[in-house]
Amino acid sequence: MNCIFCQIASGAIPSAILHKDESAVAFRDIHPQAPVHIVIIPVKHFTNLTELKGIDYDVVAHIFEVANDLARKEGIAESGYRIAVNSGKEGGQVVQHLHFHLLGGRQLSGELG
Ligand code: DGP
Repeated sequence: MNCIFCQIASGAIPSAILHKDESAVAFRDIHPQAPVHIVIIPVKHFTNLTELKGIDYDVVAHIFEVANDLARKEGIAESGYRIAVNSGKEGGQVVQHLHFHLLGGRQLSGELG
């Protein structure tokens, strides 16, 4: 298993875990782009959005639920936040395990690329 996010999910690589359940794990981004920058991943390995099909989309709904709960816990639910996915090379994806960025705690740019 050489996927860094699979290793974080299994606990083999330590990280600041904020949430863990059977299908999703959330941890603080190692290179934060905002005061709150959390990475939320499915435990199951998908390379990116293009690998999802059928029932896999249930985990996406769950990840949005986890993100909203974390936004409340981090105190950014009222001020606002962004959930972003980089998928594939031109999408700017660096780590090849599907993940969702939860960003907030400052005024984010209106630009998306
Ligand atoms: P992306 O460009 O969407 O693939 O972003 C990958 C993010 O993952 C990037 O913001 C940095 C973060 N990251 C990469 N390696 C690690 C790690 O080992 N630990 C943690 N906590 N975050 C990591």
